[in-house]
Amino acid sequence: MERTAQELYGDDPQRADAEVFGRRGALEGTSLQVMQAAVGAPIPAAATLPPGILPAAFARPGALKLLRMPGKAALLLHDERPICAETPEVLLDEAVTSAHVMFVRNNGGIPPEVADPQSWRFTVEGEVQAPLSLTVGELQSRFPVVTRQLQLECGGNGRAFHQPAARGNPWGNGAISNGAWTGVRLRDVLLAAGLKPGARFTGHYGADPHLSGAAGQVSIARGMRIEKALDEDTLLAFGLNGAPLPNLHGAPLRLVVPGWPGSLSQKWLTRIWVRDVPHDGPGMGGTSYRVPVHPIIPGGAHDGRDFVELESMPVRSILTSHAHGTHLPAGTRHLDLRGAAWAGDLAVQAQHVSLDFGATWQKMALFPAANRHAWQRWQGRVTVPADGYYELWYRATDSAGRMQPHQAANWNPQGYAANPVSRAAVFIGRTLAVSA
Ligand SMILES: Nc1nc2c(c(=O)[nH]1)N[C@H]1C(S)=C(S)[C@@H](COP(=O)(O)O)O[C@H]1N2
Ligand SMILES: [Mo]
Repeated sequence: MERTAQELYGDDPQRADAEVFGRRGALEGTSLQVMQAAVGAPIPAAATLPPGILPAAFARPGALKLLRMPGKAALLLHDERPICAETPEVLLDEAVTSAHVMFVRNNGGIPPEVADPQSWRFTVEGEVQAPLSLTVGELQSRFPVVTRQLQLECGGNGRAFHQPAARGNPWGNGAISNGAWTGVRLRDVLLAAGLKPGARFTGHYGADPHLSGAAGQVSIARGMRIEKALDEDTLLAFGLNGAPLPNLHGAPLRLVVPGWPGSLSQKWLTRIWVRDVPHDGPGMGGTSYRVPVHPIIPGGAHDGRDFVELESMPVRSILTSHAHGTHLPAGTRHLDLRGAAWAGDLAVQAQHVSLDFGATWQKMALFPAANRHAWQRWQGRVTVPADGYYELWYRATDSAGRMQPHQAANWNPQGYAANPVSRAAVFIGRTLAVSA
């Protein structure tokens, strides 16, 4: 070996695959040696390694910058302006996600902290009988206060798995959280305002300043069908995990619209506009949070005119017990795996793991959700036959029988709904020396 693993697979994965797999596409003889040298360890499951596959050891992005912010963990920083940071899967090992590890997605600036959250005011107007202007304090005294574990997932979660690369933050699987949110049901507030027959959609506004600094310019204002607004899990939240909502996550008041793109969960909420037509604020229409009905050519330009809204998010799972790239001591033969899985408005019916590149799958124990729209935890013990390089492939199946696909499907310009089977590299025992 004259080239390092990084050079071999980093520069030109396709050529590397051609070198490794050769013309016949079979992984044997010198090809296997090259591949093992490339990953730096023997590959006990090599017999079922499909030709043409980039080893997970090289398939995931390398070191990103880390978020440095008081009160937050060192999340993977995708952007500093606006601040967008992803949670490594291993930091999501708790059943209820702690505020300090929650991913952050902003489209504009972060408004200053409010001294008196109780007096924060928001309005409900448009297609209602009696427009409302309510403070957080009034919400708390006038409506039942509920606490629910709810998934909050960015619509672009998994974008990095689209090929070719799509526009936007290259999230892996970590733009997801499952906090215990406290608030009142949006449903109760809308019914108190009285919906007119024309009340068919919502539009949401928040207090975050536009990055341009221009007063009155809106960074994001999305909206949803009234049916989702009336779902009893759609909350106006002022508390998180038994504490007041942190400013970074939308205090004093935010929407939590679980299972649908996170962009609907407006932070620093000031106004809900009930409309008789689909909302048309920034982040609506075209290719924004919309996906093709008829698949388009990957990488192609498209105005999204005939796309449909991305609503319920697709099934996805994470592995939270072992980081991608984990090294375990020689002789390790059992791995106790843990993770979470969720499927938008649906439930998850099964979680599987493969240790032999998808040739065989083992069913994991899957626990029920704490409540509807909460994620589900899974766990299971797997056994390996020898030291070496393994890939843990993990895949969930939703309650409609749909599985995470082998490759991200339905490519779209802004890269939504990529939920392929995930792959984490694990090394057991001493790794081979790779010549420089
Ligand atoms: N006011 C406001 N609300 C917002 C956003 C924003 O930029 N401004 N970003 C949205 C997006 S795209 C997501 S994914 C979620 C992320 O919520 P979090 O930062 O609390 O994790 O907030 C949503 N609410
Ligand atoms: Mo998002």
